[in-house]
Amino acid sequence: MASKPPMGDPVQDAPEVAGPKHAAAGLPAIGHTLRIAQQQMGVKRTALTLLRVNQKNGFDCPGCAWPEGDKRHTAEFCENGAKAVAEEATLRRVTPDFFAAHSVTDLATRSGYWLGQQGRLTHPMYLPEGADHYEPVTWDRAFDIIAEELNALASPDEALFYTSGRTSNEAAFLYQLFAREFGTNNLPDCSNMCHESSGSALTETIGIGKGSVLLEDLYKADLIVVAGQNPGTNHPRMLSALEKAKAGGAKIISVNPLPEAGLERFKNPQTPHGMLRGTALTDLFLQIRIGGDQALFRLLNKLILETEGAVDEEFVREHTHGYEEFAAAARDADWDETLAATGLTREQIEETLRMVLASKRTIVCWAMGLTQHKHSVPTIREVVNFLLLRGNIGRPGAGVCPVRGHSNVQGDRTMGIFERPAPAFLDALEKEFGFAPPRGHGYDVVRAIEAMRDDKAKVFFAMGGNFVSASPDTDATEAAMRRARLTVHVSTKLNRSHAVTGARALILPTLGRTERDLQVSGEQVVTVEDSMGMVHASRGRLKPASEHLLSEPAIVARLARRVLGEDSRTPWEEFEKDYATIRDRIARVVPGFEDFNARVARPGGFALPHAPRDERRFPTATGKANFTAAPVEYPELPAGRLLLQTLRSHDQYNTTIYGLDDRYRGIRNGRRVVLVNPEDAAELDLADGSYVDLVGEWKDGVERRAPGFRVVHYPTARGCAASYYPETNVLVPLDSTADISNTPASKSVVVRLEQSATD
Ligand SMILES: Nc1nc2c(c(=O)[nH]1)N[C@H]1C(S)=C(S)[C@@H](COP(=O)(O)OP(=O)(O)OC[C@H]3O[C@@H](n4cnc5c(=O)[nH]c(N)nc54)[C@H](O)[C@@H]3O)O[C@H]1N2
Ligand SMILES: Nc1nc2c(c(=O)[nH]1)N[C@H]1C(S)=C(S)[C@@H](COP(=O)(O)OP(=O)(O)OC[C@H]3O[C@@H](n4cnc5c(=O)[nH]c(N)nc54)[C@H](O)[C@@H]3O)O[C@H]1N2
Ligand SMILES: [Mo]
Repeated sequence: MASKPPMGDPVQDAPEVAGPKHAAAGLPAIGHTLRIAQQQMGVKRTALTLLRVNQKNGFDCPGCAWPEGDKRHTAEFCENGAKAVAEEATLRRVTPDFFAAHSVTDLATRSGYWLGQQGRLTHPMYLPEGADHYEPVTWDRAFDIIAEELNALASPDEALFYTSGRTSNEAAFLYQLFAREFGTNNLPDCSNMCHESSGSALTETIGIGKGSVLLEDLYKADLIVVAGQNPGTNHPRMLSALEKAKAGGAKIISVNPLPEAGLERFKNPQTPHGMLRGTALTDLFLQIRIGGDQALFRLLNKLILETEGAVDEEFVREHTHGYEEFAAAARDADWDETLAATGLTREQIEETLRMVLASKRTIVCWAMGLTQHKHSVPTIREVVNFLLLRGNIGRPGAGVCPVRGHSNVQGDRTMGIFERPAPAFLDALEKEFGFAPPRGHGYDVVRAIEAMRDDKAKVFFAMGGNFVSASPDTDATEAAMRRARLTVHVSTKLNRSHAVTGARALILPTLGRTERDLQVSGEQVVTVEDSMGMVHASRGRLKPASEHLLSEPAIVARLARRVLGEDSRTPWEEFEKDYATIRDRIARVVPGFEDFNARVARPGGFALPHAPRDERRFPTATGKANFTAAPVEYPELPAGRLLLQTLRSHDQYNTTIYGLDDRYRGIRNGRRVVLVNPEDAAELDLADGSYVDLVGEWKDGVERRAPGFRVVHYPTARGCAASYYPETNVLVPLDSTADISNTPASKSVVVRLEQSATD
């Protein structure tokens, strides 16, 4: 069987480079969306479907987790939301004939783009041991196969139950319930690779691992810092919120190694002014070196401490713990060290301080640029220190705003998808369902891969996602997957995880958000939680892609009945018939969901309680908000090396590739590019347009190589480089992870660039 990850298709992948843009959205965004949507759905379906996104009676956009505003009578136009919808509502189909024509060996040579473009999965498919073709299988037989393998395990902890973040609250709740009744907390999820560092840092410091602001807080803020995030591509609706915040007088500081077009200027396609001129969003751009953020915030904290009257002393006295120790550490912050770590100038930091001191209400937003480094947890804790110093948590217009990725990743966690569940959650499950849930910690993503590698885990089950492409260290991950006895994927679309399998494999096709979910009791709604803790209903309207699809809750319910049999007293059948009965149970198990069915029926849904935001109460170990005083860290680069971040282009959704353009960065028709600062390129003798191999350097001495990348001279910070994920996941070592959160450090990969042999 082919084991090499596929290269980009050499004919298709021929990057053309025009230089970065300085504004996002506007007319080209609409044209681009309609083109992609109509290719997938045709004209009529495009119009009907796009009108339903994020409407009161419509479906939750399967794009990002950014909240919706109140005004939902006109769809808020979002290019990448529309692409996410088109990808799911496509009219293309992957049928049993397709699998008869394409062997698994063949599929393993195809690019992720090609696989995704084939369309929606229509039938449950089974790959028997030793076979090279998937064959159609009945649902009953599929559940039998899974039950056979699960019930043959020496321990329930030899099974892994992965979740990606599109799964609804109802499906997620059932799924974790099933895993725990089966007997394991092995519930790794995409969050382990995403905002785990935020969760770890926030739980310790403010007592809850979620952001503390609502949408209206953005409109009340004086200052919004956007650090390590590219909303123009990944959370486009956030740009309208930032525009509105600016209209209300807010200033914006962007902290990023790249000048991201969306943060420079936003051309709101909803307004005539927006279409013509747009709004400049960023007031101050801090072009930071990768990994320099902790040093930046530490120095700012020192400067705040040294400014007469700048500290909110009453807040610090009443609500915080650990101030003295933190202040002592902050006073040691060193200007020269900070300038070296950040690559910023003294003037820029002084200007930042002026803006910080002028603001009474400050919000810090962040995403993967802060979470995917070795020292991400201390970095985010330093952001918390920064906000606590001036009392910027638990008051309107202020707070922490980690901007989540997948549309229900936050809800999945709330429903108990977590390998280290809180004892109180398990107690509530035990009381409600009358079984003893396992208490030991399970495996996260990285540990799950290691467990398969070491033959400690033998069955891998995925509720969505594309585990082998999203995970780090592609070769190691794929080798680990191939050791499993059985790999199962509940999926909407074909992806590489279906082609890199255990001895046996199953593909279980499921409904997407956009589709009608009809059960015995009638049409069902599901619920989701956005990045700001708002819970609301989602109702699909489209006819399902095939009559053979089952919904995610139905798949879990049937699987649980088959695997657990008579041992389970849980009413799985009832849950499948009527999801309202699942919500009744959630209401009794998860705090904040009291009276769930009634409250979610209200238009717009409801906000989950958040003690620090609502009442300045901090449910931490000390009962206060905790200042912390970790030593400052930043990456140190050996000579002649660059620090590579692996990020998203404008035409992708994680491992799903919509197209080969990255419009705002001026790159077309190819993805194998590496962005390098022209001065670094001159020193390293790398001409624009030349081809290099990216070679990872890590302490284990293993050579990790991603061949054939076109060098693009690009205004990134010095010493830094950028390439797209997932092509570069081969370079991220499995054990290069963030301290504490164990999130792969996929934004700090030390590489050398070697001229390609083919150049
Ligand atoms: N269209 C679309 N939408 C998406 C996704 C998608 O793939 N496509 N993915 C979804 C998911 S799951 C997630 S988690 C989010 C991801 O949303 P983002 O976090 O915006 O995604 P990335 O492309 O990884 O961008 C990281 C940003 O951080 C910057 N950065 C990198 N390193 C550093 C650093 O050390 N310091 C600072 N200050 N900045 C740094 C990069 O230059 C880049 O601007 O988006 C979600 N929404
Ligand atoms: N190097 C590097 N690696 C990274 C990152 C990075 O920045 N750099 N980012 C990380 C982050 S933030 C994340 S969140 C992960 C993403 O990891 P995943 O969530 O595992 O990956 P996705 O690409 O979002 O998964 C796409 C697949 O999900 C399936 N799918 C889509 N919708 C549904 C649905 O409604 N139900 C079901 N059952 N399946 C569905 C489709 O089959 C599709 O092929 O990747 C991580 N990996
Ligand atoms: Mo994510």
